[in-house]
Amino acid sequence: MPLSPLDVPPFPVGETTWHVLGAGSLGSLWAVRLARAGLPVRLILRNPQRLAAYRATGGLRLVEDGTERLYPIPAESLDATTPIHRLLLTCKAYDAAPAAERLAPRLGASAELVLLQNGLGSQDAVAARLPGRRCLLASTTEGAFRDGDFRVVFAGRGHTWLGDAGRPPVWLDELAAAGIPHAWSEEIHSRLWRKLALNCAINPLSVLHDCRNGGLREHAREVAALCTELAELLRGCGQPAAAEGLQEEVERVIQATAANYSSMHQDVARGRRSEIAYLLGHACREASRRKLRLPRLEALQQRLQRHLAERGLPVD
Ligand code: NAD
Ligand code: KPL
Repeated sequence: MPLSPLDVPPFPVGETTWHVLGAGSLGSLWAVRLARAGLPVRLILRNPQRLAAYRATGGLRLVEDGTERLYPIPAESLDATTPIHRLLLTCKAYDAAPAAERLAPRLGASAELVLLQNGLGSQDAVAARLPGRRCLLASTTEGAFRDGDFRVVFAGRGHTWLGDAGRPPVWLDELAAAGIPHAWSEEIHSRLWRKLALNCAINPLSVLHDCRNGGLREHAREVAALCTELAELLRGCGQPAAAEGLQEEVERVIQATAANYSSMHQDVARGRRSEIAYLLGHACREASRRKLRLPRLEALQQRLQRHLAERGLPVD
């Protein structure tokens, strides 16, 4: 097959390529910024049909500050067989482990992965399928959404924390060169737990009350009671720092994002699978494993599962 313009690497030979699996909202945001900095980037698309659709589109479209630009980033399908040295995994939490398993034969012993999934549970599932490979965890407050095929809107500036038990990798400089605001975190688990608790306090209630985040100000007592149990869970899971001032932060986030629909609300409203299993599901599983009785959290999970089932959506 002749090479398409999207196959021709416009970057210096020798640099490690950033493979990006999950050319959705966050994946596109990262891919575009890395590519703009002259770094080698390659998207991994689900199948030859998606690859053909991408090529027909001519690249990724990113809308930033109201302006749309096209970025012809090289891409391949999941069937490719060349080695991957650095992988940015930006699919949803429930797709992460199957994707890692699929790519395992291409990931050598020195391969490094950055896992950008929300919640907890998917990261361990990925690592279990890739023994020996370095899996860095990431948590971000950046926001982006898809409003067309291969078209993404950069909706909210934020920051990304990365970390694992090792030392910061030298390629963090590449993120700086790409203008991706980030920091190395020695406490990445604490950050992920804190974010999970925030999501558990806000997202399910926003779905059940069918409201924007600001609508939860009408349900302040329910939010506060959940925060009490979530803080107990965090302490029980050995994350006391993540429990500190949780309710106050939840209230601040509700205020700051009052006009927004939570990500779970958006998923459910569009009939898409939610990440419940990696948020509230993970919280309830950890509580039960540690024999913590958290009745409000359990009741919330049951209500949310009923709500999802009634709409024909997966409950975990
Ligand atoms: P998304 O649905 O926009 O993108 C995910 C992409 O992964 C989709 O294009 C999907 O087709 C692709 N994908 C899934 N499995 C694949 C496979 N096997 N091969 C190739 N492609 C595959 O999701 P997103 O909003 O970018 O979210 C990704 C993760 O980041 C989620 O865990 C989310 O909670 C988290 N997150 C997102 C945001 C945001 O603003 N979008 C913010 C913070 C955290
Ligand atoms: O992260 C979020 C989400 O919607 O997933 C919050 C912080 C709740 C903002 O909506």
